[in-house]
Amino acid sequence: MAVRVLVTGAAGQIGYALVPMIARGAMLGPNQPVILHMLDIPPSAGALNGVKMELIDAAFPLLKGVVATTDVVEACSGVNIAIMVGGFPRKEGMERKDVMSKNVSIYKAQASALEQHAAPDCKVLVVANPANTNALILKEFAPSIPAKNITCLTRLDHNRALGQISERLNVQVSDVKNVIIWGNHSSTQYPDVNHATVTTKGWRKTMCIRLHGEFITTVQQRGAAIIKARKLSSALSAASSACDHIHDWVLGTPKGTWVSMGVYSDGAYDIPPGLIYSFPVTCENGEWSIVQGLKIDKFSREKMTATANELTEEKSLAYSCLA
Ligand code: NAX
Repeated sequence: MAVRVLVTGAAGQIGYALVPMIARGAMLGPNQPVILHMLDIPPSAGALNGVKMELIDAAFPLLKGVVATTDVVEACSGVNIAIMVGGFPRKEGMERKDVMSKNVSIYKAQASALEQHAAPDCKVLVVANPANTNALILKEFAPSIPAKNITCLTRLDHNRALGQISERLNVQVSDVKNVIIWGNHSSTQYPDVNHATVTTKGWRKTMCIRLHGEFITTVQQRGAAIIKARKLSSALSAASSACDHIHDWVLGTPKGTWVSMGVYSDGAYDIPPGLIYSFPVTCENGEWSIVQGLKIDKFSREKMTATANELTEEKSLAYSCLA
């Protein structure tokens, strides 16, 4: 049976890169038919229709239908997976609070639509910034969707960390694993390599990688570096990482490998409960679990707390916008 996948903000640049990946099977595998639901706002309706035309023209064998709409109820109806890319970007001269306020009202409205019209076991991935806090608002206003089903994207940061290690050590990216992104998808995120390993081909030997300082800031600032180079923010890497996030959540992580996902904190690693915080997770049977028992040194603890504090501040800013 075809899986219905919602992409909001589908006429935008991440949406444009993401929908063909989904239609080609990069997200749910080469044997899983999909029906794409694409939502955007009325000013983008023409562009959205153009994306639909291109999807038809590409004749993807797995694509069993396309819904392109500006109606949030139609978009959310019966969806099994929701990828929330649409949001209000920060524009010149706007205060942080103004951007937060716009996104809080978008995510509050879309939470209700998902709660009422999506499939009961719908899995949600929030990509739009501020991703962790948008996901938290969505969770708060969709109380009947299990908290476990609402996540945000930090897999791009995770993949960026893998890519940087591969470049710096001159090894294949596929031989690097178990980096961790802790916290917020913002420049306070903590890319942690204390538990990462590189498996050199043939040897089956793992070595501990210790990279601090400049590596951390490179990963934290990679989004800004892409904007500087491209004059546009990351799109293909964001789309590909969103596919990885859902792929591993639905189909499972390989044995011995974990990935980073923004999930609802239950207090693990002394992170305050009630935040959507990025943790190392493994996935099995469509469920994620936080990797437990990793040793946290003083340096890591400080960084993990700093990014948690930023999320606590964002949460109160979001609540003040609701008041
Ligand atoms: P674009 O501005 O190209 O596209 C956003 C689209 O969302 C537009 O087509 C817009 O019309 C639509 N939209 C706005 N309000 C909407 C609403 N209420 N309902 C449905 N659609 C709506 O941005 P793009 O480069 O695609 O980035 C999308 C979001 O991803 C941004 O918030 C961006 O900051 C965020 N990112 C998050 C990343 C992550 O790792 N979590 C990385 C990439 C990206 O920066």
